[in-house]
Order: sequence, then structure tokens, then C-alpha cells
Amino acid sequence: MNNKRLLNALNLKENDHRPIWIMRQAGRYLPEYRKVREKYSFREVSETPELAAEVTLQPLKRFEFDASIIFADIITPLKAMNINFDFNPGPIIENPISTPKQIDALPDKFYEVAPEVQASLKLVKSELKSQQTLIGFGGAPWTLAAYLIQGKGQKDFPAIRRFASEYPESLQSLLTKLSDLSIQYFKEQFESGAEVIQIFDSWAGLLSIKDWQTWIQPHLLHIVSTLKASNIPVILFLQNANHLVEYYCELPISGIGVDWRVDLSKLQSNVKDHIAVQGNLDPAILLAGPEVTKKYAINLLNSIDPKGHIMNLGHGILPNTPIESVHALIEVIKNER
Ligand code: 1CP
Repeated sequence: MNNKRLLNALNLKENDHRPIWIMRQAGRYLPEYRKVREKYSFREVSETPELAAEVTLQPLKRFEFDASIIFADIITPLKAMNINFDFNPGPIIENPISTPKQIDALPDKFYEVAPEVQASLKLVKSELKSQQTLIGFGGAPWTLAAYLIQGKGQKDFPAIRRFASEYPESLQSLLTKLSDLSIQYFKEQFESGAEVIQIFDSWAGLLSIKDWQTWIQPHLLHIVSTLKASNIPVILFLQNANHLVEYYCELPISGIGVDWRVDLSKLQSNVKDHIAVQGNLDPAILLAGPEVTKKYAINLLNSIDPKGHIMNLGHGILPNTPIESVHALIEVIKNER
């Protein structure tokens, strides 16, 4: 047995108890995080390896999490494609893509993708305990393209759906460039110490199954098969995409992360022979305090086979979450032993 619970779970191996980490675990619910953010913007923190490493490690000083996720954003690697952006608080793209010409002008070879993230990963790795796993991450091509074309986060991202209908070949070319960028970025993260890559396909749920097969499936298949050939495990995260989960599970991935709308126990029973499941407590439950959190966490654990289960929330932890609720969650997991 490996002493890293997260890797054991992804390999569908037994553990003394299931691994736990929390999406956005380095976040505003922590006073020490808020203190850093009083002085520095999100961008300054994520682009300064010492600061990024400091906030990445903050939650591990308080809680016995089994993993840390590097502090960056899904759009961080787009700089290597000559895309300028800022955050307010979500991504704002300086010149959103509206024509095929802009896509033709984007590079398809990249020298080095987000070197600051590579530096942050190395710093964090040197501080982790041997049982803790370092997670690298990025956005799936469709989700990245949604920001590039819309210019910012917007309900249902109409601009990319319009672009897909008007310039389908050009959108395929953009998704191909984003896939190549992502493969390079993920491999570089792995070489810098990440042991697992979580790919966020946050806006996939906008598509029908047929459109998913056109815009997402071929690109993700290319990315995850390439990573698998290099023995890099991948967790795919989806939100609000219940109708697509079974199709994602046909990709050669190690884990599938889902939000609280999905029946995790049913999903697990369908995929347990080949994929680990991650999630999926509703983050809003933690707002109700430690006792309620415990009750719901125990219910979740009782419905999911510990083998191949990575405990997590169904989406990022909310900024006003009481710290005691996170302690309660950890306690429930430890008491499983
Ligand atoms: O877990 C962590 O804290 C690690 C760092 C991390 C991750 C994994 C950040 C830092 N962002 C992400 C992923 C991310 N970013 C996703 C996928 C997860 C999800 O579905 O939520 C998405 C869609 C984004 C895009 C993004 N960046 C948003 C979403 C809202 C929008 O407008 O589209 C936001 C708010 C950001 C900025 C950002 N990224 C990260 C943080 C801590 C912040 C907030 C900055 C601030 O509060 O000023």
C-alpha cells in the first residue's frame, strides 16, 4: 500500500480511511488567507511563487488534508498563447475572440507554460508530508474557450455557442490549440512535482450530448490518453452536467469529480471497477455548522464504498464557511479508521 491515500484511491486500492481534500481549500474562509489578500491581489499571489506556495500550504497547517492543490487559475496558462487577462473577481479577457482571424493568429507552439506555477509547485512539494499528494490543475479546452470568446464568466456563455454555430472549423482549431497547450502545461506540472492533474470542465454542462461529442470528447480524449501514456493520473471535474457524466466516464481517466446534484452512490456502482469518484457534499451544508456537517458527512460516507472514494465537496468551499465545520468533516473521516 502506498502511503498516499489519494493515489491509493485513484488506483482503487484499500486505505486506512478515505482521502479528503476540499476544492478552494486555500480560500477566503481562512483568516490567514484573507490577511495575505488584504496586501496582494489574486494575480499577485498566484504569480509570485513564494506567496502562492504560502497560501497553498495554509490549509494543510490547520487541517489533516490528504492533498494540496496549487494556487493558480484555470486561465493562467493562456499567457503562453499571448492572451492578456485580469481578474475582477473572475477572469476578464482583454481582447475576447470574435473572429476566425484571431484564432489563426494564436501560436500553436509554446516555449514554457506558466513558469511561475512550476516554481510554486516545486516550493510546495518540498514542504509536503510524505502522505500528502500534490494536485496540479487546469481547465478543459471547452471551458477555457468559453472564457476566451465570452471575455468573462457569464450565465450560459452565449458567445461560444453562437461562435460554434457560425465558425465550427475555426472553433475546432482553437480547441486543438488549447489541447496542445494544456498537454504541455500538465506535463510540465507533473515534472515540477504535481502527482495528479485535475481538469475542470466547469462549463461543459451547457452542451447537449451530441454537441459534447463534437466539441469536447475528441479533445479530452486526446489530452487524457496522452497523459495516461505518461502515467499521469487525471481527475475530471464537472458541474451541472448530470446528463454527461456517463460519457466522461468512458474516457481513460482515474477519477471523476461531481457536484452535489449527482447521485454519487449510483455513479460509483456504475464505474467502481475502473474509476474513483470524488465529492460531493453540498458546500452550503457546512454553513449550518459542525453538527449538521457531521450528520450529512456520515450519511454520505455510509452510502459510498470507501474503496475508490475521495471525500470532497461538490464545489468550492464558500467564503463564509465556519472553520469548525471543516474540522467536523475531517473528524468524521478520521473516525472511519
Ligand atoms: O482551490 C483553489 O483555491 C486552487 C486555485 C483555483 C482553482 C482550482 C482558483 C483560484 N481557481 C480555480 C479553478 C477555476 N477558476 C474554475 C474551475 C472550478 C469551478 O468550477 O469553480 C473556474 C471556472 C475558474 C474561473 C474563475 N476564476 C472564477 C469563476 C467565476 C467566473 O467569473 O467565471 C473566479 C472567481 C476566478 C478567480 C479566482 N481564481 C481562484 C481564486 C481564489 C479566485 C478569486 C479571486 C478573488 O477572490 O479575488
